Amino acid sequence: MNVAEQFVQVLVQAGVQRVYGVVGDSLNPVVDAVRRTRGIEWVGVHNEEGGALAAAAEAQVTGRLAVCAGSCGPGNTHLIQGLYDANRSGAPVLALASHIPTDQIGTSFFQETHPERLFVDASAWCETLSSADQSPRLVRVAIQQALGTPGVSVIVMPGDVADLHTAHATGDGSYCIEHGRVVPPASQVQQLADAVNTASTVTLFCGAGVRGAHREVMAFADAVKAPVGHSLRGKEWIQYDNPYDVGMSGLLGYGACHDAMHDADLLVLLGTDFPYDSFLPGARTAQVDHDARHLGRRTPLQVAVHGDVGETLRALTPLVQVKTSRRFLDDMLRRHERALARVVDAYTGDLRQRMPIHPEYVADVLDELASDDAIFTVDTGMNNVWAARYLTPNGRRRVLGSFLHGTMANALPHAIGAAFAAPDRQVVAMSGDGGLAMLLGELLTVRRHGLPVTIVVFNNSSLGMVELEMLVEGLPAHGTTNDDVDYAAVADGVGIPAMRITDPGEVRDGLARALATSGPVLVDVVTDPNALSMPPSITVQQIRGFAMAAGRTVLAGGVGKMLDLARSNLRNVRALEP
Ligand SMILES: Cc1ncc(C[n+]2csc(CCOP(=O)(O)OP(=O)(O)O)c2C)c(N)n1
Repeated sequence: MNVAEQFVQVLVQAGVQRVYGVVGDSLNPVVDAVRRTRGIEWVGVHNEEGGALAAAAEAQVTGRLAVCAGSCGPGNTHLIQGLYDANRSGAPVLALASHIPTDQIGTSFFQETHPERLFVDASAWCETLSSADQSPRLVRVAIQQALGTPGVSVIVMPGDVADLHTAHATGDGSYCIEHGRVVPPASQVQQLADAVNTASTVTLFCGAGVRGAHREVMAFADAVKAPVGHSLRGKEWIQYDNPYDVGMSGLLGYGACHDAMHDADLLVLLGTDFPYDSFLPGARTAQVDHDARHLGRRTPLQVAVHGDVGETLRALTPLVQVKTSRRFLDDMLRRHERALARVVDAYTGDLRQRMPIHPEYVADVLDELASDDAIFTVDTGMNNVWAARYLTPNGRRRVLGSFLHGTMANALPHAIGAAFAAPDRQVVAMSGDGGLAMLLGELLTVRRHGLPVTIVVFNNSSLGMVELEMLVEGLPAHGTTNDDVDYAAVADGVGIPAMRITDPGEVRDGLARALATSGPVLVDVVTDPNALSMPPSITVQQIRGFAMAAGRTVLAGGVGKMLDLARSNLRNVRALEP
């Protein structure tokens, strides 16, 4: 047995079913070992970046290790974008970075790079396997590092090492996949209870860390009569079945979330490392997080609690005095409904007939037609906005995006990984035309593996999100125009059934047909590049790029379904009123 075969055996023992990558030189012994090993397959992609993004999505859907690989030099450098995304998203991914022959290292050999330096910033762990003696232990360490962080491990392996005879038996090993929950110190829970009890009004702001704690958050919100807002990453875990919902904060935010956060006596951040500090009140804040490194890094804290959200709220709720007044909560629910009603014109009216097709209408229909456990992948760009405002979460649907690294072109490769990970679920990629073009080759991956992915291209022939940024900065849009490309014709050429929709009257039927297709399908929807409706008060200082902001929200329009939700919550308020 050689080191490559042992490596693959250890992967199979860890439950890995596939390796995404592009074959080549130093990687060949590993590819050959995959070919000869039962229970694991080689998934050829067309750009290693696509492979790493697919692995990131697979890991996020299953919660288990996913693996990608790149050959030495350029095969390595292509991996970086996807690994960055996986690492920032906390997706347990192992990347095999093949390396030039050991005797050539340091000689400026053909395709030489320094992978141990290259991947430092994109991974949580990066080490070289340079002798047979290190195997299989180092491979197991790499796996547990990825699962334990969770994040990216990179194992660098020169081609000649992969070919060496093994020095040790493979043996067996088990891994810790599910993490234990962090129980908060009782003193911190008591401090938080004291702060909650002395505050007359409380708002909760939830991030991805509330996953699995929906019941606890609702019970706590009920006890203290707190409005509940969320970040984009928190949406899928908390917005459903939530009578306290006041929407989302941040650049793409909407509703009364901002007001509720700023007007409360106490803001409690739950499982969120929300990066836009200018949207936080900067005072009267408590934070609960299972990662103590997150505490207080966005805003000064009155109370810091190191604990899992569910564990903390279970301990906290019995310690708080039940608040009897719903005044603040009901006021925020009303404000939320009003804020949404004001801007809903952007969605209603003649939108269903408007040419070019309004992207918000497309997202709304997609939300309505997609199945209850669909996995949506959304491109960085305006699709983040449509996902935030139109996709209705229910606790079973998933929405994957590059929400922390923010790379373009993620939707299609994320959909590839999701389709492999969950072959029985509907997978819908919401792609921008810019995003699709950037990793267009991955259409060939979809075709090669016959993946049942519905790719919906929001084709506005522009880099719309950047156009918006420039607009808000008072700059003339420049460099943001894409050519009018018929992506249905492109898909057709690739061998993927496709349709191009230019008439709003065809949106519903077209999407329904696409979603009912059993194999891959692409729907190229020609959408309005000027679909963005902006609040009139926006100023130059309010947004610089995607990352800096000092304002409330950039986009005013398009809140369709969210208005329905706000109204139904308000109906509950009215029912409670004497
Ligand atoms: C790799 C990369 N390059 C550039 C950017 C900056 N950027 C953010 S969104 C965007 C435009 C995306 O355009 P498109 O995919 O067509 O979607 P739209 O916003 O038009 O819906 C750009 C260029 C980025 N986030 N990632």
